[in-house]
Amino acid sequence: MRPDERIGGLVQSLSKHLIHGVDEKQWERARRDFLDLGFVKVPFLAPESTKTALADEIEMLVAEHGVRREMSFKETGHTPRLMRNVRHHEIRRHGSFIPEVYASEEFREALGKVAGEPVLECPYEPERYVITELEQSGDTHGWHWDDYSFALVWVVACPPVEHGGFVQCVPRTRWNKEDPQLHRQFITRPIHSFELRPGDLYFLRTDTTLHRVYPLSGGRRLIINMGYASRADLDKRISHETMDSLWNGSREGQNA
Ligand SMILES: O=C(O)CCC(=O)C(=O)O
Ligand SMILES: [Fe+2]
Repeated sequence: MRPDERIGGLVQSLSKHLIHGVDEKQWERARRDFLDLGFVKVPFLAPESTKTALADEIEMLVAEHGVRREMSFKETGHTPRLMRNVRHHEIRRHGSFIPEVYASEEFREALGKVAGEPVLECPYEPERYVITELEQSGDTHGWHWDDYSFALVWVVACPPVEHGGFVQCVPRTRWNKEDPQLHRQFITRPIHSFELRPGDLYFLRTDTTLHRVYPLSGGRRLIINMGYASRADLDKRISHETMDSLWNGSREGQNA
């Protein structure tokens, strides 16, 4: 089979799954949890064939194009980002299935059913998809918000919860880049923690949910984050300081 036929077949399986493999109750429950907590696990949105093919491509990309980054940003209260990444333009150049999944209109419509509003391609390309590997003890994607409204995270590898790597969220919070006041957010609102396993998928309201990955004390964690915009994002003026530094290297963040 030619590579483009294989990718075409995989995209078709994903579309079929969204029509026949998900029942209304699953959408409803997911929407309720998402609106309530800003976080919901949605592993039912993709068949095994999609998850396996994405995982294989992500492993290949991180092995060949992963770059170690150790940074922190004043816009998120100097929380650490200690990780290895593959950025959007490398994934687009060397990947084949990831860009197709991201571009799938059916898949974005499925996410829109969970969000309760349209889920759009991110107008800022570096935030469309990024691979992140936490590989050393102490590695973390520290507390932050994202510039755009939604993220879908595909979990390829994750250590047992005793070794960290789970996600923590503080929903219904706002990012003031001048004065993020993280401690004030923790004191005024509860922190919710969610265990993840390989094969999990979760959907996050990233602009109003403060979130982080608990630091690793062992094992390895590998994900791809696909970022999406809301209609409201398209009217906002969004500055990209932290993401430019993390994913583009166009402005150096401070060393963590
Ligand atoms: O690794 C995760 O689960 C979250 C990643 C994340 O928050 C991000 O890439 O902005
Ligand atoms: Fe994030």
